[in-house]
Amino acid sequence: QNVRVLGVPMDLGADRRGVDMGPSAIRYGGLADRLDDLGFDCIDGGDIAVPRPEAGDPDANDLPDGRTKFLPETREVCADLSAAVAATRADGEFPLVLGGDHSIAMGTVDGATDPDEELGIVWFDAHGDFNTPQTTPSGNIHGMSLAGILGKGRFGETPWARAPGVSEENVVLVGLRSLDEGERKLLTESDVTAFTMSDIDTRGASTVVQEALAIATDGTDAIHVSLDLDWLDPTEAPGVGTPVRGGVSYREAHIAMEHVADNSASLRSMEVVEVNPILDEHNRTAELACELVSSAFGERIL
Ligand code: DIR
Ligand code: MN
Ligand code: MN
Ligand code: MN
Repeated sequence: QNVRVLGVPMDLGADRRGVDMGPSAIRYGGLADRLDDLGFDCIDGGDIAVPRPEAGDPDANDLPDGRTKFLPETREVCADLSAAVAATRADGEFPLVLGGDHSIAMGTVDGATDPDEELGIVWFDAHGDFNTPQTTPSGNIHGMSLAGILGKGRFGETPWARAPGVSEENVVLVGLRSLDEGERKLLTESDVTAFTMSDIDTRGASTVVQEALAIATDGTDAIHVSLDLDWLDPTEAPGVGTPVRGGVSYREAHIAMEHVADNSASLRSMEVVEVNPILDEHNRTAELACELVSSAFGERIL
């Protein structure tokens, strides 16, 4: 199958500058060669245009309540990304999206699903990304994208962030270890399944991830995998904007992606986000991202 890589140099949804260089760093890390070696035809679809933060006013949005930095710009980028993902699927190719900060998930998921279909999501992240414009302590949209996809909170006049065809029952967070007060309440009141680092410690990454995939595929037409590199421990992935201690190990990350590969028939789309080369040690976080994508696409030693 053809894999179409879509870069989204999005740096509007987080405070730490540098994730806009994520797509370049991951390409430089050898992504295309790895996919070619695995027998995929890797086509580079280029980058989605993203305005520079310096060109806008973060607070120039029309929200009557709540706070979201760069709301109109983010909405525009997500609409363009959604269209690009949908066009990729229409051409029979697999969309592999490179961020950029995690706000782009609202575009990827929208493009990955159709209103008459059900899409499951597995969200590998240290964070819940379950804030809304009304609960956010930071105003950063990358901390709100999963809530937005599920129609939580008010993101303006029209519920643009809501992706059709995604039910909470088929959404799973894996690796959680950082939640703000408001998002904790929203998350625990929702039907989203959340596996914390504690679950991984006690039950093992392999078991937990297989269970997550079973929930996401249960009764759905396909699944989307969203991989925030801060899911990993910062000793493995130092090049991320918001590192949190106590993340998954190198081996745990690989076994998780190998289980994703076990579900390749269900895999509709994948995104790799929050790689920040400015904060990295050489390019090791981007290189790790390439390795993990390879495992998710079926790389095995034997
Ligand atoms: C925090 C950080 N919960 C916020 N979120 C991050 O700003 O809403 N998500 N870093 O990836
Ligand atoms: Mn995230
Ligand atoms: Mn759609
Ligand atoms: Mn995160």
